[in-house]
Amino acid sequence: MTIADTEREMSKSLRSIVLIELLLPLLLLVFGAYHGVLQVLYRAGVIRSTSFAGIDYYQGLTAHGVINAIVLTTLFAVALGNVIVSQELGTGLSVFGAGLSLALMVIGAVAAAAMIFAGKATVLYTFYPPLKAHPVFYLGLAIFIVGSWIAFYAWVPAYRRWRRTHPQQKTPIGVVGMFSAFIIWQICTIPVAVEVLVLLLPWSMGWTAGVDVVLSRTLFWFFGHALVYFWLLPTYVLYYTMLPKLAGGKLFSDFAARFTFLSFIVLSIPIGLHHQFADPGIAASWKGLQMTLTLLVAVPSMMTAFTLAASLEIGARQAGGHGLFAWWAKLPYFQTDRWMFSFLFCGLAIFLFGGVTGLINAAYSMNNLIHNTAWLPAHFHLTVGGPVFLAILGMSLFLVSGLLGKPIVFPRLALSVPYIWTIGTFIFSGGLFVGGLRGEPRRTNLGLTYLNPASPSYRPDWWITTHIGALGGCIMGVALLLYFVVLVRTITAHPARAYRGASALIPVSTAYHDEDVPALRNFSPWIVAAVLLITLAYYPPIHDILKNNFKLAPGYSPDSPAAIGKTP
Ligand code: HAS
Repeated sequence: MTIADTEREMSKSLRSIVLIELLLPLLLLVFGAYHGVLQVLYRAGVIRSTSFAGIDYYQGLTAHGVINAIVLTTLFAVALGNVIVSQELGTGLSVFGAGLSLALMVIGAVAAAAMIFAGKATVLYTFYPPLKAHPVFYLGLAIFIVGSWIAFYAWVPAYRRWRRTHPQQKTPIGVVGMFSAFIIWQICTIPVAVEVLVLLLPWSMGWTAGVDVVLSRTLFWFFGHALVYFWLLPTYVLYYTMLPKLAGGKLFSDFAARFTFLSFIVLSIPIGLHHQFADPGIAASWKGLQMTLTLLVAVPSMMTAFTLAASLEIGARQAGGHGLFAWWAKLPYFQTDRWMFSFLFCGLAIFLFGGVTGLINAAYSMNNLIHNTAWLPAHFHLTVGGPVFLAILGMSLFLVSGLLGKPIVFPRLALSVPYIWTIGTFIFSGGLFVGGLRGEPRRTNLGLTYLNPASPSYRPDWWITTHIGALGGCIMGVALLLYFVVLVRTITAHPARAYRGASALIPVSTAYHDEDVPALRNFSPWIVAAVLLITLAYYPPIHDILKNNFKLAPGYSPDSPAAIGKTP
């Protein structure tokens, strides 16, 4: 390690904080993943019951969504941000800020998880009213989000210090990516905080008689689709900084990386209505506007596809690759010393299909065909469950190994995990896509009814697709099992002498084309543009909803068609 590297290393306390941020959600993931496998078994009719091992179907589905999609992703984003900001700016982070953020996130996550496992928050990860949860669940989520804000606030002074001492230098790409993710997060969590604190919490405490469902759903999706880019951007940070280096090449264009991150600040929030195309109470014109913006938000991802393919090509040609397509064969797919490459590359390959199906969802007319069907979980297991999840798994292993100074045990096994996951995901999603087109609903315990020959609703034509889904889901479960074997064996291994010099420093690629575009040097114009576009896209529909003054709904639980406290 060089002196410069030592300066970029994190302090001992920060290293411990990051370790907890990585390992705690991985521990919870054991439950989250277990309930994922149970889902496919319920859906295929292998389990024909309302519950399994004492946990109800919808309770398990809520645990699966909240742990995997909210707790794991957010804690990982905070951990990666702590690592990247301290490494790239080298100015040291406030340990107090990072520690406070971690404490709040842990308290919030434990409170929300406790309510889910106690059966008092069976509201799925979207916590849509009129499904009603215990107030502690909503409070837990609010505390968790405030904790993630504080992590970001602790990075800002470090950035300001760095800016003062490096006035001419471009902000490192990793920092641009992490700041963009957290600027999006800061803006989009405001509407969901209003939903939770003003609508859901008072309702759940019994202070209000009912809840405005249309307003709540709109505030949720104001946050909900930006959330997916908050999941995606840390993965893009690894794609733009680490992947070209692992491929033995360079980042093709510095401009493309910066433009991608900054344009997400503008485009990722004013598009949530594409989740509400089927909802009443919102004019088609506003849905049409947000559909157009949704198609626009795919542009930075398409740029990413071309930039990364070009970056991989540089690496492959360095390794002797040639021809128009033959160079693909020269990438380090199966090199154990570059096992992290396979986690990132498999994610990219999966995302091709996740992205294209997102464009289908975004088309107002085609959305009618797939909305609320099994197609949707197929789409999101190729996005958040593909590139994002693989980047989280791979990078957590990379960082835990580096922070503990212990080499990866069973590197070949580690290398196999993303490939097995990819095979499982494609089979799983293939079954769900076709099932969705045949009308299979999402979020439904099919085994009790549609997959039960004794039920009048029996649909034998759904047998094959649900069983393909179950096969894929079980393969994904096997991949995770192998991952945990590698992780646990690595953590429990004796520290190796040879690895003493190891660190959690992330390899960062240099740029092949290092363009300097002044408009990409400052976050402010992008934030201003975002606020203007959000106002244009959201003020009119929210104004309409408030004016319509919809009838308030009482609370429900997913296992009964009658409101809570009423007999069906
Ligand atoms: Fe989505 C629903 C539209 C991206 C996650 N999405 C969801 C839900 C989730 C989710 C969780 O418009 C369900 C929410 C719920 O519970 O109800 N989505 C899009 C669009 C995009 C998109 C247009 N989604 C994502 C990402 C997610 C995510 C990213 C998580 C991280 N989505 C929708 C819509 C709905 C929706 C509707 C609502 C539907 C409904 O009715 O409810 C775009 O951002 C996608 C752009 C991406 C691309 C792909 C670029 C490709 C790349 C790979 C290059 C590969 C290389 C390697 C170089 C255009 C970067 C090559 C390798 C080889 C082997 C050849």
